[in-house]
Amino acid sequence: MLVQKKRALSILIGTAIGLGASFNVTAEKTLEQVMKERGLTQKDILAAAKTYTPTGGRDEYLAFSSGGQSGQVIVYGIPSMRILKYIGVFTPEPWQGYGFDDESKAVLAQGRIDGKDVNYGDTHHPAISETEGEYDGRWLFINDKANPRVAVIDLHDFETKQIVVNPLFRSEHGGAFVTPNTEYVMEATQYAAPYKDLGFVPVEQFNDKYRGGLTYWAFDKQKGRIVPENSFTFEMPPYSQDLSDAGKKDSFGWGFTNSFCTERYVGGIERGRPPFEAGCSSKDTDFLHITNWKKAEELVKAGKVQKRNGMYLITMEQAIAEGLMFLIPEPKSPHGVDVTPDGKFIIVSGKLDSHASVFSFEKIQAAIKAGKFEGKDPYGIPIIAIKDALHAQVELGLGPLHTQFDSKPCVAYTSLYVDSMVGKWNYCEGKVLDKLSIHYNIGHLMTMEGDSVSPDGKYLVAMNKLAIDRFNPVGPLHPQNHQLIDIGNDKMQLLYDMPLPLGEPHYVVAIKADKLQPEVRYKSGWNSRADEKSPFATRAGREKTERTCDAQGKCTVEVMGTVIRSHINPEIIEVVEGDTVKIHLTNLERAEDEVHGFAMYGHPVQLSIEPGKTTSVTIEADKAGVYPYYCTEFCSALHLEMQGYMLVKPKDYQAEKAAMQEGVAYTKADYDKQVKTNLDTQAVIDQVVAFITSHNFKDYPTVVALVEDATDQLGFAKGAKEKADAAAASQDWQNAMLWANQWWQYQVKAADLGLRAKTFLEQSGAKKIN
Ligand code: K7E
Ligand code: CUA
Repeated sequence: MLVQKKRALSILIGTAIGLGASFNVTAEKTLEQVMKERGLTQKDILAAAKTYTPTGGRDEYLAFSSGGQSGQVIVYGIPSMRILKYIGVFTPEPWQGYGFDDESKAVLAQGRIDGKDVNYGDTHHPAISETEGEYDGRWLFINDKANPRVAVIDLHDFETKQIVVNPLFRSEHGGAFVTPNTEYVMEATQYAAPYKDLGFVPVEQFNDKYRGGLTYWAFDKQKGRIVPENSFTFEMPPYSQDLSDAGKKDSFGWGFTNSFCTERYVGGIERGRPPFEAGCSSKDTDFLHITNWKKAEELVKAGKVQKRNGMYLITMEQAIAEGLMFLIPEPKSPHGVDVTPDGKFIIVSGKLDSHASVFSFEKIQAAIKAGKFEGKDPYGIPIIAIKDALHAQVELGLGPLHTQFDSKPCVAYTSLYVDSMVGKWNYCEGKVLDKLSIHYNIGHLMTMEGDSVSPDGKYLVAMNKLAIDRFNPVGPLHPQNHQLIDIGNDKMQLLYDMPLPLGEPHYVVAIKADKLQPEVRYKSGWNSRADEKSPFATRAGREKTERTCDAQGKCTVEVMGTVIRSHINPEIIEVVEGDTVKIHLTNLERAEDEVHGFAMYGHPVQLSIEPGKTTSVTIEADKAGVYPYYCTEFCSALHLEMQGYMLVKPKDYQAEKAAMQEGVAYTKADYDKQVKTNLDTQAVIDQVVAFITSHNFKDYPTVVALVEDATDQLGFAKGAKEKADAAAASQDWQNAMLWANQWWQYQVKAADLGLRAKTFLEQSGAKKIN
């Protein structure tokens, strides 16, 4: 950007930078020499060739990683493993202005718990929206384990739009997982607790009053928002429900949620009781919960389900009576539950068991149809015998957790936490195919589009909890290690280590990059968080500042401003001590990546104003003083000059009438010199315009946007020229020179945009049309 700018300027100013005449010549090293020097093997070079992405290159897949305790989402490319973005979700993110502008504060405020801001999250499981079981690339959902919340991110601009808080739960883990047409987003509890509306219930009443649950959040694809009023929850026993997955294809309409601590044990070391971990792992089996959401939805729609604390709640009694919920024992302290791409099998791994258990959906249905149960749990939920549901059990290794799928039928990959390995196996035939050591202690793992009905295979990412010795030491807190593995062949091959230094990411989902079509600019005057035209959208030339006071004498200053290279309009904001100041800024640019920022001394303000966006900030001007503000993005050659002052005057301040002190006095000669430069510049601009208009530039939206912005700048140049002419006519050389310089500033920006457009056309092989 800066280089382009310099080039544009040097063309305009007519300077050429000569290359230094003498420097030492060093011959380029050969591949063999570099390999020798860096100690690289043939295998390393092959791995590098599979991940290295030359400058300007793009990745085949985009991965969305949970940001763990950072409460964010991390976006990176595969196979390059280059981080592309952090998306602020439950946590303020200043670069994006998230949590610093009024629009995004409103999103974070939706996530308040009992009126309290909880501005972090423990994000675990991202999920991409689906259509007929395929990732459609429209939305991303992510959960917060610490507080039972789910967020909606729109992938047309990678911004968080909505946070919903579960009105019954006090923690969760089994979310976010979507049903095959994103009808619902699943969210299951983790730690049983009395439902929210009960407030305090002593822990002695655990079995009777504490509950788990599974919420199916209804999603409106038209609006792109979760609709809490249409969502429903299954009441569940006070087991620690864990992960979930939605049925697909054969098992469409059903959901699967496993659990641990079905012992219902409550620890209490301080009361002399053995700890939670002892009592929560004493039984050999826990329970897989099977829920029929399709039938539950019908009951809800028929008005047969009562609401509790604003949420439809299907009680255990109702679920049992209507045949909506069943249990199957699963060994032992399970963690992951994953439905195979064809929907025929459900794979569960017990952390304290060396097997993966493959349950058959067909067998489960047969048992339900025949009413063949081995008994009931203490709450009366029917239990299907393990032998009646099991397809296969495969010895994989120590500490199996999560499973993902290959493009090849029946091939799955399971993380082995204790062994620190990935196991590749065949779940139809029940045999192990390959194992690979990773570094170290893997949690989740993920294959390309691995949750969909048609996984792509190709790559697998192991999400490792410990990095230990893999990277340069950076203190006691290490980054996490995501390892890229090639799964295109029979044997897995480790390709690359990527340190992830932002929380402990749990799960990641990856989608084919060409399924995403994010916008490069907003519609003009857009409130991106509400996805609607902002009432504060301001057009060029319509900027204004208004001060109104109420009956109590409390005054509000409303600033309707704009930003464009290289000024903020207004440049001086005058208010009185005690005023509330509401600043609304619209970015007038259309050119790709022309973002402006806004920061002000003494106030927690940092805006990111992308092309077309309108953002607002509310400031209490409670202390008299001078408050410089400026643009925080290096947006143009005169970015540093993109500045202004908020003047907060003391309450009874009487202004003396005085002229502004000028720094430099200009003469007619200065004015004439500037005009000469401007006319030369205009000649360059005319050449660029002639090049653009003689080509089919209208076929390139990027160029059209650049031309629109350049036309704006030339319009401003014309206005400044008129002011310069008028001042010169009255021999006011001070203002004549300053306006002539402003005229030139607009020309420079127009020329810069024009040159970018010209370069784009040349590089894309545009056709000459006249
Ligand atoms: Cu295994 Cu929260 Cu899915 Cu961590 S979870 S690993
Ligand atoms: Cu706009 Cu810097």
